[in-house]
Amino acid sequence: MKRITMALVLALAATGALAQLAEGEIRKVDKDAQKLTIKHGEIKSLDMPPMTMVFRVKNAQMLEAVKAGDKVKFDAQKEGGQYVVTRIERAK
Ligand SMILES: [Cu+2]
Repeated sequence: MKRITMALVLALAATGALAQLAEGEIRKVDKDAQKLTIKHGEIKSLDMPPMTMVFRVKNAQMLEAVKAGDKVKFDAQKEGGQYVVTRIERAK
């Protein structure tokens, strides 16, 4: 039983289902440019240290879901030389 559970956990981790979200704080929401400025902690999936930077967003609704000052958890990918937020939620 324990081995099966472990195998399942590893399988989920491999598909990214358990990928850790990065933590951050929204500094600016730019609806015209469809960009978010986020002060973020380490992003392991991108091998990026903590910093404040600008991200594009995967879809425009993300710009409605957050506002400056919000603490968030998010995931990002590098697409065509730009960093794109692929998932974002307010931290509880
Ligand atoms: Cu960064």
